[in-house]
Amino acid sequence: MTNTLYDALFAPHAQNQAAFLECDDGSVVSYAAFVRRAAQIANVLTDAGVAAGDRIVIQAPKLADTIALYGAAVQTGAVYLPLNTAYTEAELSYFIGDASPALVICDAKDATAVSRLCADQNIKVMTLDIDRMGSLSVAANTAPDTFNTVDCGPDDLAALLYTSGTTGRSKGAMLSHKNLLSNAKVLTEHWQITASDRLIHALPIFHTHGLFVAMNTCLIAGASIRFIDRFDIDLILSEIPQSTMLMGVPTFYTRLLSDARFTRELCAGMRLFVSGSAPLLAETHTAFETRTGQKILERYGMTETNMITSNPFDGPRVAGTVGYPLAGTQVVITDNGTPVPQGDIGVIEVKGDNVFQGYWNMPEKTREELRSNGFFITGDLGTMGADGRISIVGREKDMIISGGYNIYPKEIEDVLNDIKGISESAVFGVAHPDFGEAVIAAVVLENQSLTADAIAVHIELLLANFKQPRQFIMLDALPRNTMGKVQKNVLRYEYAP
Ligand code: MLC
Ligand code: AMP
Repeated sequence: MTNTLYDALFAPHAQNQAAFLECDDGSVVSYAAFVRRAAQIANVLTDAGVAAGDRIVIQAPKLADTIALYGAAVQTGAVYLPLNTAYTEAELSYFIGDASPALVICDAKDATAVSRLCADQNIKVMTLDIDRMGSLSVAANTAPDTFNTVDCGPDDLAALLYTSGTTGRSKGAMLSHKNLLSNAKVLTEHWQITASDRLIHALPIFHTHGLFVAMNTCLIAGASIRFIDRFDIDLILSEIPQSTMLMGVPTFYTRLLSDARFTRELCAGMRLFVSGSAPLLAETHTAFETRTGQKILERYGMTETNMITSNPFDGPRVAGTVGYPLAGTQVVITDNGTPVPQGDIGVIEVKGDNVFQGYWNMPEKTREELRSNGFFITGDLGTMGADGRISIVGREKDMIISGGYNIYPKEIEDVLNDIKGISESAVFGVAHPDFGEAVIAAVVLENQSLTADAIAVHIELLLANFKQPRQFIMLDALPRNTMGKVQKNVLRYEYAP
């Protein structure tokens, strides 16, 4: 039996007594115990009728069992589909409808709502919760701790990660065992991660960064992880002296820098600070070096491609650049598919084993974004230096990145435009000191008595908190160019803080 991802990430640790996950409640899960727990959960999945190729949806707290569930999904050949815990019931309903999972695993507190959503489609629901009393954990406790790993080849799907899109509909990026494993291997080597490392993990585990970049590299290397529920500055500062690595979004670094306790001495034992998912300001890079004597290593990636480029581990980490294409990954800068002269700005396109298999149930979208020659059109605008170094200079796609979360204005505009009393809206991002960008909505009213508070209440149940506009600006008309297109650049300029 062979299973590409399981054999590389999990099986080698069956006898490894080293610490894998050090959790907030003080419990420490060794690698060997983790492999046994994953097998117990794999047995529960199989008992619940999950078969190879079935999707399992996970909207659950950040727990050791949630990661063991990832291992179990790989071991059973199921497709792991993690969702942001901030998604509302309305959003969840879309994902469940689109992915037709065999099983949904949710936080125990959401079980009633999720069961209601799943009842019609005859989808099973199990729970995980922080007290370890969720039905999945309880069933796993008495399940056998060995499992006959299901055969999976490199091209079989391991995960389905939804990413929002310019059309307003989220797209499920299909990631194969090879996509995940190839990238994890390259990153582990590139960043020289070993079993001696201890990673401070404070990212969510439902996105590429916290799930694949962080977990898969540590699994390959056999490194330890201080598994922290969420960004908690006091906890992170207290863990730094015992750790060697931190992976975060730029907000992590601006928050650390705004705390006087974050010093060069505190960081003396740290060997790697990785930033990604959003642009790291050059001033943050410089301030970080001045404060700690260390340079943040910025890398660039996407849900569809895993990681694409990285600054060097040994060698210049240049502020404002995302480094070089990773081994096995090709990057071209194009204008409508044709490579631009070196140094010119164009769209970043990428090809390699890291690039996904297409969008779930969306063959047309796949054809639009994934060329038949294998290059994926990222929608990011960049330049390539003479030595191959990539800089990101903007985005062709209408997207806001807030604290590392991607937000597509169209999705929010669709919700706003559906509200009785709103004739049209334009959603855009403005600079925000903590989140990089914040979401703002310009709204044209049909019904002048509609207030910002009433709009906010209306969207509360429809959109995850991080997507909800922080401010509503009531306008008589949206600024448009001669073609009738809304000029978001004008709005961004006008309402810049
Ligand atoms: C939280 N809030 C946000 C937000 N995060 N609002 C906008 N954008 C965000 N990112 C809301 C909260 O719900 C709360 O709302 C208010 O803002 C203040 O919350 P907080 O306590 O300050 O936030 P915190 O819990 O500290 O979270 C901030 C954060 C977190 C930046 C630490 O968002 C985070 O961990 N982001 C990482 C996202 C990530 O993993 N991205 C990777 C995607 S993969 P209220 O109304 O209650 O006050 C990818 C590919 C790649 O992009 O290259 O990696
Ligand atoms: P996601 O769709 O959530 O996977 O986010 C991917 C997007 O995040 C990319 O297309 C980029 O726009 C952005 N991104 C990721 N890393 C960086 C980075 N280092 N600098 C700038 N943007 C980044």
